[in-house]
Amino acid sequence: MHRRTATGAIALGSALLSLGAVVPAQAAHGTTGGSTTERTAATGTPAERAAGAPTATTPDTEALRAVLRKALTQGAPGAMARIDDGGATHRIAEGLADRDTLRPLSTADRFRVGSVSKTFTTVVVLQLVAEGALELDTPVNHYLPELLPDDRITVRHLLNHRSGLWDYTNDLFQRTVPGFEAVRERVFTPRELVGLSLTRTPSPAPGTAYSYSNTNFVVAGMLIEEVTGASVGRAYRSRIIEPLDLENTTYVHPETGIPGRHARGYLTPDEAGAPLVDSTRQTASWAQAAGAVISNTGDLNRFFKALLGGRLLPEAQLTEMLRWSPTNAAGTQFYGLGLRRRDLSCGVSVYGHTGTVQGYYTYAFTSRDGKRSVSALANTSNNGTVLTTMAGVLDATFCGTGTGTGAAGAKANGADGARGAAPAPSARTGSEAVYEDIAPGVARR
Ligand code: REY
Repeated sequence: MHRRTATGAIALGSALLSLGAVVPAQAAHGTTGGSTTERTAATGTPAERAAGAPTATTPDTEALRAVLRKALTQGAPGAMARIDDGGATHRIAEGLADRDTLRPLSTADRFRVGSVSKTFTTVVVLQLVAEGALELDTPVNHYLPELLPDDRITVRHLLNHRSGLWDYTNDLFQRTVPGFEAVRERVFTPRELVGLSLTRTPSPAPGTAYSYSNTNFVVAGMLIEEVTGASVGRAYRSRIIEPLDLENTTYVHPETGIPGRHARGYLTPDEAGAPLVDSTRQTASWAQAAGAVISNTGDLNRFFKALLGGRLLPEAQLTEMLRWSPTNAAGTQFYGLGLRRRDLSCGVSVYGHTGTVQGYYTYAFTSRDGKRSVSALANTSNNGTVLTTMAGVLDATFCGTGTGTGAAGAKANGADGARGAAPAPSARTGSEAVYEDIAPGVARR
């Protein structure tokens, strides 16, 4: 169980890819560790799993451009999206990659993908599950003795945000720019980050409720390192980046620069009217396996297409990934294992993740069959108005023309469901929970 399997694991990943096939489906587990998750899209035939309305015949690229332009009027220096739709590719970029040189943003530019990294981490963990090196319903402390104060916290609870572990970023980033500057150059060990979390008693009890926390994925990264005997970065490379040939995807922690041509990131200060802070250069050590991957739109589309297309995980593990907990009251946003589902205004369900690191908002989602994918970036953050606007990218892409409400439908889904169903601490930072509590006109431009 507790064995190091780096080599075997790589072999499995490659075998799956080269065969281009998935292993036969297995019966799903009867329970999910005490959770109340639904299994809407997890069982049945592939056709049944693709429940919901079909994606629109064509993406609405004009609506998409309008969304990106709107983000610029709301304070983003640049905004862009790339759609891969069968054989067709649509690339739209508006505004600037660099406010100093005035270089225009390009959809080829790299950027910090934030919590989209959580899907990468989950793929590695689930590959290790498939190989027998980890078990989803085994306590984390079995693999990392005495790390956590509650033996009931399982591997699954990390991946579906039901551990109750406090999100240490609540404390780090209460004040946005000072918080960022305090960690810009910091190099944390994963244990230090877990230590920051454990200054608070985990709550709610393991398995009982969804509560989004970066701590979960820092611990998931520790599990990967424990059972493979190698770094998280190496696991991403050998199991995802190299097999999928993701040439623009890197994990350089704790290097502070983004290698290659990239968009600069601009953090919006809390104080209205204060100038944007160039936040490109940072270790991202506060995020690590929860959020420090660098990529670009083409690579993210390729990653999610491969994942939903069954090329990264055996069917049994993909099925586990697609067991949903609702994360917002409206019942339009869900979390699986390291994966979000959003039900769009036109009835289409899309699968992917969002990401926020200082200076970068990312959306990366794909259809259930992996055939249509979109990745989008606005190179600012801490600007809830831009975050909400960028959700319109999903409607423009998947509802397209004639099937739904187009970009306007984004309103129905609101901003990111990251911490939606969790009780939002008043000090909660960097999430829609804060923005829901503050009148938009007061909070941000
Ligand atoms: C941290 C704060 C956001 C970002 C976070 N990101 O947890 C993870 C994710 C990796 O889910 C920062 N906000 C901002 C503040 C608010 O500092 N006071 O918006 O850049 O992607």
